[in-house]
Amino acid sequence: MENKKVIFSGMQPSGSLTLGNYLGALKNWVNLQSEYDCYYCVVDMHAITVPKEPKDLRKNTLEVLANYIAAGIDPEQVTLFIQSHVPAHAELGWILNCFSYYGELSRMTQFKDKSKKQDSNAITAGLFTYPVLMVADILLYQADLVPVGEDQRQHLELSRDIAARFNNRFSETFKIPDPFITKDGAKIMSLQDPTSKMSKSDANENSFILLKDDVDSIRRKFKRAVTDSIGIVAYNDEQQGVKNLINIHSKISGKSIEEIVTTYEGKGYAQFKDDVAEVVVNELKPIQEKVDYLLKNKDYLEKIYIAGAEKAEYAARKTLRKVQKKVGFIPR
Ligand code: ATP
Ligand code: LTN
Repeated sequence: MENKKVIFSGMQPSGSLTLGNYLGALKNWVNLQSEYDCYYCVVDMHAITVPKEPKDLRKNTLEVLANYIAAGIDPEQVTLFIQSHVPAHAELGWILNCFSYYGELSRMTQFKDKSKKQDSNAITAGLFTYPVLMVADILLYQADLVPVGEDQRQHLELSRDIAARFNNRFSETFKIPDPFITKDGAKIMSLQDPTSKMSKSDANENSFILLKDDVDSIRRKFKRAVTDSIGIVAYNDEQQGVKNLINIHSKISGKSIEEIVTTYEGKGYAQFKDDVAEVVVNELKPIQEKVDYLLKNKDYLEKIYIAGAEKAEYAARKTLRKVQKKVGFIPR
């Protein structure tokens, strides 16, 4: 345990998880759990950066936790917890806000995208400084690696910059984290606009597959998936919609891109879309059954997140104490 490398990652309970979250991140988390000392978190404090109904937040938080376990995360092996249960995240977040620049935060593309979707009077300071809270999440645990989807690369760069800045100003304090982004299909695209990423907060329900979608919805959404008028199942940048469907198939079935393209030679999109839907349905069925079971056993979930918070708190406090001392706070 002692000399294993540390991994930290999290997902926002901003809605129900999508196939993008699963293929881009969660599946990867499962593969890493035995080799690394993993901290996997439900980042509820991030989810309130945009307006959120309290009862939805509570429901989504437990649902995301249940999804982690149902997808194969073993709570005995990893530290599984809810971000707001460990106040050190907010405390380090504040300190790091004071080591982050307005200019660098203004360049974050996720902020630009998300703020465009909000009424201009409703863009909160929290949405603007949210990447700094993410930096705090990572640095608190002295993470070596952070498994995320491609869309988070810029936030990881920020984490490295802020960690190095702090270390230079004082002395070696934080480990400089590396992003851990798998190459193939690292970004699952929207089924309605294959040039933008599949996102659980998208207003158009047909754009995403939720892990909890029923069989009929999954089949219908794939049938309606936007493709093109070329009509040949091929893997290239001119056919973004088809490319995305091939990626989804390949990531789940384990078949190579070439194998999939060969299988559909001379066949139209309809058959291909139906088959992709079946591959997804079969992958999600056991996960859905397990999630249903876990959500009926809230006591079990509670035991897991309480034990997780205790372990996380211990590690986080150690880093926070060091940081507080370095910036000049008087210990109580
Ligand atoms: P929101 O829509 O609220 O921004 P999100 O689903 O885009 O949510 P998170 O819940 O914060 O974002 O993402 C959790 C993890 O899932 C991150 O590692 C992120 O990179 C990954 N992820 C999210 N969407 C995709 C996608 N379409 N393809 C690949 N990975 C994704
Ligand atoms: N910002 C991320 C979610 C997130 C995260 C983290 C990921 C918050 N804290 C720490 C990795 C490590 C997102 O929007 N996808």
